[in-house]
Formats: sequence, structure tokens, C-alpha cells
Amino acid sequence: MNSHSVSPDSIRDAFSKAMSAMYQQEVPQYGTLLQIVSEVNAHYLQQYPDTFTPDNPLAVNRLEVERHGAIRLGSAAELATMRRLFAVMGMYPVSYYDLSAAGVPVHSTAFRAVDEAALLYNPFRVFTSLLRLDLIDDLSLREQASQILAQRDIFSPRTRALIAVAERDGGLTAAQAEEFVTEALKTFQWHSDAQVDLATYEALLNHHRLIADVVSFKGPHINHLTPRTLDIDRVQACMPDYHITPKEMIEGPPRRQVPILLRQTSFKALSETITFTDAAAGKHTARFGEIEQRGLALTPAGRALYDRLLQDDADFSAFPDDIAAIRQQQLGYFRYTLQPGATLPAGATIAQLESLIDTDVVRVTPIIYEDFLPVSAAGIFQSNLGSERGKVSKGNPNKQAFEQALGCAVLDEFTLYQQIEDRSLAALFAAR
Ligand code: OOG
Ligand code: NI
Repeated sequence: MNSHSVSPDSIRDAFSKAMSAMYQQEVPQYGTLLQIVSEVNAHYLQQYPDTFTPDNPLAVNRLEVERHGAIRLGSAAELATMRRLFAVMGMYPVSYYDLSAAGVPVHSTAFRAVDEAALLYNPFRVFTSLLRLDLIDDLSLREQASQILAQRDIFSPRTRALIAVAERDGGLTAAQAEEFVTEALKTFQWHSDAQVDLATYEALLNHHRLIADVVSFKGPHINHLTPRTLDIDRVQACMPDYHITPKEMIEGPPRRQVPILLRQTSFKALSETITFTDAAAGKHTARFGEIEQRGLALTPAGRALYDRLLQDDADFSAFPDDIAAIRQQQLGYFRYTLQPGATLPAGATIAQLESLIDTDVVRVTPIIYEDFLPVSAAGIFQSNLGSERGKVSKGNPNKQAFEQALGCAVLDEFTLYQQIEDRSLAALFAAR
């Protein structure tokens, strides 16, 4: 990084705030949702002032800025450049999500910050899907879609140039970063003028709503932006008071003492007027609102238990709901720090961890889940695309093809959580 570079974290922070401002202009209900979430969170923190531990005051800050968005891309080349764009902001692809099993012809990753300090600064993430043309059964439509996609360039020349500068110089200067934020944001903007005629749009739509959404437009408009709440049931209950109709069910695990993974709910996509290349007018529904509540990150064993309970439609009572039991069964990841005012006895080692926890010397806090859930994501897609399945093949996951398009392997989420846990233990026992 050259000496004049600004940190990728600050670029990500500026970008996520600029995107939030843009989406508030584009989708006013999003602004209303932010207001509800902020009120509910303030109320919750009043009721439960210990939610964020005093050794982690930045976590409250983080909550204020925390958002995730989602985009859908049309080609491997778009995904590869998007990877480079997000890298400028310190965002890297984590996990592979196959949505084809649920009848949605995409596979996805989440671009996000990975290390703890960066997450605390601003955990902005973007769920990024790539359309799978291989799942369109109609070969002539598949060919037509890929030709239309080959003709568009979703990045401005200046965005491409600034990505190259960041790669060459190992970062951007403050002035370049400011310009990068403005230019890169254009890629995510809404275009009410389509790049196809009405007949083509309808042919694509008939095949699958998602194909029309990706192929008909000049760029991958951000389709929702999601604030994080500490009490999703309360926000869900408040939404009708503000004339917002949520989807019927909250996706993910039920309400619990120790929240795990991710719970999400959304309101339906807006019906927006668009103009086609033959000057015909029409309506398109793509952009919606969503909120989420995040809980404990689960280990592979915890995740397997969650997936099994979800599949069996069980009541989740088999998943322990107190921190001690979850730790004992190694179902989740935790951060270990000294209790405020406590000191580690001389010579204490990790072998005494359990007794140090029992005697209130060491504090255990859940590590928050930073990723997504494929079943929930499919539910969110479907509630907005309509429940019709469309004429696409069910398909199998194809992580290899996705990574080839991306230009690198996706990171493994479990490894990242394990690192955070391990580092907290290393810091604790090194701090004497
Ligand atoms: C992405 C839906 C997935 C989530 O929060 O699970 C998602 C999309 O509709 O493009 O954002
Ligand atoms: Ni989402």
C-alpha cells in the first residue's frame, strides 16, 4: 500500500453509506424501515443494556451502519470484475450458495470483510448471485439471453480504471477513493429504461422472472438493502403500523434465548414503471426491503444440527438454548476475553479455561454470524419473484464453475470463525 493510500475499510464505509443514501431515494419504504429498526434497537438496548459488552463498545457503532445488499449478475466476466471491485473495499467472497435446488437459477457468494477489526469498522456485505444460463431449457432463449448480456458493460470506464489503479498501487488516495465511491455506485443504480424490447422482456419473464430481472436491464440494480435489528419479531409486528406489509413468515431459526445464525423477513417488491427499447411501457417488480437479526455463528456440528431440524420441521427444542450447553457440545463459536477488572492468575494456561470461566475471570461472548442461509435466501427470492417456479431445470450445485467465473476460490466461513475464536484465546493467554 503506498503511503498516500486510504484504508479499504474507510472506502467500504463510505460506499455503504452512499449506497444507503441512494436506496433511500430510490425506495422510500427502505427509509421507513430504517426508522423502525432504529427505534426498536434503541428500545431493546434500553431494556437490555448489557447486550454489547463494555470491552466491545464499537459493536453498538457497528449496528448503526450495518447493512447487507444483494445483486444478480449475468455473466462470468461481470462476476470477475465485481470481485476486483469489492477487493478495493476489503470485501472478499465467502461461501458458495446453491439456490438451484430451490428452483432459483443462480448460484451465489457473499462479498464481505473478513477480519475482526474490519468487521467492527463496517460489516457491509453484498449477496452476489450469478445467473445460470445452463439451467434455461429453451436453447434459443438461452442463446438470446447470453447475446444480450454480452453487449452490456455494467462498469463505467472510470470504475474500471480506478480498480486497475488500486491493484497497481496497492490502494487509492483519498481523492481517488472518493471518485471510486461515486463511480462504482453507478453500477448498482436503478435504470427505469430497459435494454430490451417488450416482446423480449415478456419471453424472458415467461421463462423465469429472475431471468427477466437480470437480462433486461443495463446493470445489476441493488435489489434490497437490509438493516440489522436486535428484535426482529418486534419489527415484523410494527411494520403494518407504517403501512408496510411483511412476508408472512420469518425465515431461519425460531426466537430463542441465545439467538443463532440469522433470522430474516422482507416486504414485497415494488411494482415499478419501466420503458422498453421499442418505447412500450411496462411494470417490473424487483426491488424490496428486508430486515435481519443476527446471532451466534455455528460450528459445522451446530450447522448440521440446524439443517437437520429445519429439514425435519422440528420445533428446535433439540438445539440447546444456553451458552454453557452450546459450548459444551461445541455447536458454536465464542470469543474469550477477561471479565472487566479481572486479572489472569499467574501461570494460568488454556488448560484452566473452564475453571476461569466458572470463577468469572474469563468472559464468553457469542461470535456473530456474518454469512447467509441458502434456504432462507431461496425463501426471500421466492417471496419476491412470485411462487411460480418457471421453466428452469432444478440443477445441481456447481461450485467449480462458480469459482472459475469468479477467478478464485471462495473462503470457508467456518475457518474464519475458528480464527476469530483462536485469536481471542491466544490474546487472552498472551496478555499476562
Ligand atoms: C438475494 C436473496 C438472498 C438474503 O438475505 O438471504 C438475500 C436476491 O434476492 O438477490 O439477500
Ligand atoms: Ni437479503
